[in-house]
Amino acid sequence: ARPRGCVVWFTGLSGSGKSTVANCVDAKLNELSARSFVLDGDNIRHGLNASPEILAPIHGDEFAKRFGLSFGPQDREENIRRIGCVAEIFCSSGTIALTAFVSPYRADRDRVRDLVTRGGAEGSENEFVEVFVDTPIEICEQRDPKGLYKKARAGEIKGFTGIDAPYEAPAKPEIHLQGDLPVETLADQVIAWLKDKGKL
Ligand code: GGZ
Repeated sequence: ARPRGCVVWFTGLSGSGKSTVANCVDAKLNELSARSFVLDGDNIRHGLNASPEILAPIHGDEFAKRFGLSFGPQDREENIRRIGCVAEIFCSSGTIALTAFVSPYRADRDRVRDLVTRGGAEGSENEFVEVFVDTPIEICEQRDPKGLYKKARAGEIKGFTGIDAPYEAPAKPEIHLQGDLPVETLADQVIAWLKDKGKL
C-alpha cells in the first residue's frame, strides 16, 4: 500500500502570511524527516499557470489570452483546479503537499477537497486539511510587502481580493490560525494538528 499523504491547503488574503507559514511548516517537517513540498504563487503562477503575458512570446497573443491565467473569477477557478490536481499527485506519492494560494472561492476549495479525499490512487485515504490564515485586512494592508494594496486602492489593479473582489472565508476549516501571531507559533499549531491526527 502507498503511504498516506495529505494536502495542507492554506487560504487567506494577500499578505496574510500563507506562504511564510507554509514554508516554516515545511522546514519543521523536514527536521522531523517527513517528506513535504510547498506549492505557491512563486513556483506555480510563473510556470504551470503562467499569465497571458508570459505565454504570448511562445504562443502568440490569441492563444496566450485563452490559456494564460490572470485574476478574474474563472482564471482563479482554473488556477485552483490545476493546483488541486498537482497537490493530489504529490499527496498520492506520500508527500505532504503544502499549498499557499489566496483561493478566495469556497466552491473551488471544496472541489479540491473532493478530489483529494475521494482517493486518487487505489487504497489511499488522503486527507485535505484546510488552514484558514485569518489575518485582518488592515494588517495585510499595513504589511503590503509588494505594494499591491496601494496599487489596488489607487485603482491601478482591478479585482484585488479584499478590495474590489470577494474573499469567502472557510466556514469550517480544519485549522483556524490567527494571522497576527508569530509565524513560529502558527507553524507549531499546524505541526501539532498533524501529530494529533497521526499524520506524523
Ligand atoms: C489577489 C493578486 C491579484 C489580485 C496579483 N487579487 O501577496 P501576493 O501577491 O504574493 O499574493 C497574491 C497572489 C495571488 O495569487 P493566487 O494564485 O494565490 O490567487 S488565487 O488563488 O486567487 O488564484 C498577490 C498577487 O498574486 N495578485 N493580482 N487581483 N492577488
